Amino acid sequence: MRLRSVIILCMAMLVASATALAMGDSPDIALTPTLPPTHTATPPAIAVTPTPMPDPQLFIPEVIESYPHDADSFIQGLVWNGETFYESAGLYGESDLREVDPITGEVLRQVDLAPEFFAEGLTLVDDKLIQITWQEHIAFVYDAETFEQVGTFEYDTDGWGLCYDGEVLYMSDGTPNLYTRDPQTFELLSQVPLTFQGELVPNLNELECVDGKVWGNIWQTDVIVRIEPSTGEIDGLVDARNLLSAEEVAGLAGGAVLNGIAYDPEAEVFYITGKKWPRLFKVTFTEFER
Ligand SMILES: [Ca+2]
Repeated sequence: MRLRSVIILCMAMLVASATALAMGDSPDIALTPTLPPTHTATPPAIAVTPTPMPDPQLFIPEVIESYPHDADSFIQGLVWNGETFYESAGLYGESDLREVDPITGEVLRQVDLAPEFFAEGLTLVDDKLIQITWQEHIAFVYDAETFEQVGTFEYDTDGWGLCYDGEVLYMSDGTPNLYTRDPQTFELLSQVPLTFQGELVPNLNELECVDGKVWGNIWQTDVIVRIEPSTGEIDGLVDARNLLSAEEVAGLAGGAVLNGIAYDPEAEVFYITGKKWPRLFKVTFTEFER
């Protein structure tokens, strides 16, 4: 597929997700920024030409290997700890925190959440795991060694994705915002609008912090984006279609969309899977030839 086609496809997917929101899927989410009042004064004589947006880098995933994944897991967060995966699984009555064997996909241990909690993003901060919830405004803190719950945080927004860059937490909530939080107190530190080519982008879901950038997948698409976290600008796009076979796609349950990104900094590989996907993929992102 040619470069222009890939850009158009990815933009169409992003626009489709924004349109779905506008049609009422999530009526609480604002799509447009608050604009200043309209001025009636004489417009300035000099026309201002907007600065052209730089083209994003385009990537495709190259699959190194794939492994079995629990097709009952409505995965919301994926973390690589150097030896195994930590995974957060969602849905009311089915949410849990689990440790997963990377080769067999076997669940090695699991802590179930109470049925009133819908688990979402997950990240590892030193020896603690932080797991956020969708609309319950509570994050659970676990000792990663024992899986014992050792604390909670409260917050005001929805909870979608979470990652830790070694200094701060980044969090998504389905709105076109990327939030920065304190890893020790969960206090909101700052937020930036999430944009692509100047347009607001909602539905940023699972996150992964990698080398100063934030990677995340856009819910209900096969697009993974790379974000400059200081500005919220999307500066890279991954066209992650076609990881599953046609037969696997045909057998997917409703809502079984791409979700879940982890990174192994030693091997410099990403891991990608999806909600109720039967496989998890070890990939590298290769830049598309221009
Ligand atoms: Ca992740």
